[in-house]
Amino acid sequence: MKQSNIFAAALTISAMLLGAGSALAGDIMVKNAWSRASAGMANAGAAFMEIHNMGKTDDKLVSASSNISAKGELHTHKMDGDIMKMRRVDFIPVAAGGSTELKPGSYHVMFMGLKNKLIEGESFPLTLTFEKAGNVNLTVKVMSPGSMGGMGNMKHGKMEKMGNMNKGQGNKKKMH
Ligand SMILES: [Cu+2]
Repeated sequence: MKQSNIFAAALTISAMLLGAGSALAGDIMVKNAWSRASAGMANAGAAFMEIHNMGKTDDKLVSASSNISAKGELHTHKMDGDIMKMRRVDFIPVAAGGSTELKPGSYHVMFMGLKNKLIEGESFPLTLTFEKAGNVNLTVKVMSPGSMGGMGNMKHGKMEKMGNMNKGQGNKKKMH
């Protein structure tokens, strides 16, 4: 068995144990990782997820990488006057005993220089590196181009709020 096959098998087994889209390392648990299918000629993509810190010390997501793109960056969105702009950040904080949600219009993992289009229904591997917990290997599910998430255990009220957000985002950049 090649190294890469062993790695893939380990990923599959941990995905089965934790439920789809979940991964665990140290005190960090990542849930509901998803991305959007590429629209048009976009050569960048973004991934969103929930990061839970079950430990007693604050942690930080410091980098992200995947074989789907030349580069992975950590981004957030900030209002610049009336315009929502993306900005690169050095890290994404995850407080002790808390969680941070990476979602459209907020924190996200950005893939620069996509090697292939992201296709709805497919999935790809992602490695997140945390300052304390180290590497977390997970699988990101590709949703439809207009998706705002809502996989798994999202509450109803939150879905409605996200639906409204979606309308408001109509003329902003498609990939976010
Ligand atoms: Cu971005």
